[in-house]
Amino acid sequence: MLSLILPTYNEAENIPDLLPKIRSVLKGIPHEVIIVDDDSPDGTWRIAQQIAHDLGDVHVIRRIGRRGLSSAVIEGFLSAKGDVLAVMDADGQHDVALLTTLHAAVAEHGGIAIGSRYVSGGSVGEWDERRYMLSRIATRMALALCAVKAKDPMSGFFAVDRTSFEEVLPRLNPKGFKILLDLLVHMPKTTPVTESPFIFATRRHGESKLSRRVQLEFLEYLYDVSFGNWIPLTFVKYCIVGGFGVGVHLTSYKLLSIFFAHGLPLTETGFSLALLGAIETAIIFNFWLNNLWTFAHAKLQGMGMVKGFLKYNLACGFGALANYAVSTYLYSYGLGEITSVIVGACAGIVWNYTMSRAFAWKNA
Ligand SMILES: Nc1nc2c(ncn2[C@@H]2O[C@H](COP(=O)(O)OP(=O)(O)OP(=O)(O)O)[C@@H](O)[C@H]2O)c(=O)[nH]1
Ligand SMILES: [Mg+2]
Repeated sequence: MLSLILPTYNEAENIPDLLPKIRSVLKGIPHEVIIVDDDSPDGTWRIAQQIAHDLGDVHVIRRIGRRGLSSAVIEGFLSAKGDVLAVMDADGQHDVALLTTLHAAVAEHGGIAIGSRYVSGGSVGEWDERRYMLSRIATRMALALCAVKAKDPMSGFFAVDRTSFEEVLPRLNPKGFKILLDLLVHMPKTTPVTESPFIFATRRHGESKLSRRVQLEFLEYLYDVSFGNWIPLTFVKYCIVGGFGVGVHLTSYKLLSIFFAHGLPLTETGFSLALLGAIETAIIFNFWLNNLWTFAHAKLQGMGMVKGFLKYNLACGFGALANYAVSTYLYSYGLGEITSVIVGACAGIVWNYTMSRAFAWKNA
C-alpha cells in the first residue's frame, strides 16, 4: 500500500484541484492520502476535512500551535499504514503522474525513489537565475554531508520504504524544511536510490513558504549535522547574539557616559552608572534576540516570557557582576575606558550561557 503525505500550510485553493488528480493517477494502486496541515489561517484543514468526509482514503491531521515541514512529514509517515511512504508538495508543483514511478521503484528495489529536477529530463522550470544559483550552491553544500548520494537531495518529492524510514527515524532532525536531505544524511550508504526526472511547475495558487528564515534554518541544519555534536548550535547562536549584545552594550555605554559626564570628564561614579545602564540594556536586547532566534524552538511567550525574563536577569546577574567587577577593576587600574568595558562584557558571556540553559530556556 502507498501512503502519500501532503504537508500543507495555506494551500486552501490548491487542495481541491490536487486530490482528484491523485485519485485518478493512483486508481490501480491501493493507497491513502494523509494531509498534515499546521492549522492554516486560510482554513486548508477545513476544506481538506470536507473532502476527506466524502473520500474514505483521505485523512487529515490538523496540528495546533506547531509549524515545520519536516516535522509535518514525519508525523504523516508515523500515522501512515502503507509499506511505501511518499511525500509531495500540495501546491501543484510536483508532477502527479510520477507517483506511480516512485511507488514502483520503491516497491521493487526498496530504499528511496526521488522525483528529481537535476537528472536528465528534469528541470526547475521557470526559476529565475538567483533562485537557481542558490539552489545549486545549497545542493552542493548538502551533498557533502549525505551518506547516500543523489543529484537532487533537496527535492520535496520522493518515496521511501517503511523499513528504511523506521530504521533511520531516531536520528532524524524534525526541525528543518528538507526531510529528504535528512534521510540521505542518516541512511546507510548502501541504501538503493533511484531518481526520476520531472519538471518543477510554478505554484498554482498562494505563496511560497521558502522564507529567509527557512534559508537560515537550512544553514543551521548543515552546521548542526557537521559540528553540532562538538559545539552545540545553540551555543554558537548564543555567542553571535552575545557579539551583537557587546555592540549594544558599547553603544549604550557611550550614550550614557556622555549623559552622565555633563560635558565634564567622567567621574568613577559616572562610569559605574553608565556601565550599569549599559549592562541592563544589553541584557534586555540579548534576552529578546535569544528568545526570538537562539531558542526559537522553545520560545517563551506571554507570562512565560515575563517569568523567563526575570529568571534571565537573575541568571545574568552573576554574569553582570563579573562584567561590572572586571570592567571597574581594569578602569580603576588605568586601562582604557572602552577596553575595560569590552573585556568585562566578554567575561560575562560563558557564565550567562550556562545559566540561561539552566534556568530560562530549560527545555531547549
Ligand atoms: N504542514 C506544513 N506544511 C508546510 C509548511 N511549510 C510549507 N509547507 C508545505 O510544504 C510544501 C512545500 O512548501 P513550498 O512553500 O511550496 O516550498 P517550495 O515548493 O520549495 O517553494 P515554492 O517553489 O516557492 O513553492 C507545500 O505544500 C506547503 O504548503 C509547514 O510549516 N507546515
Ligand atoms: Mg512549492
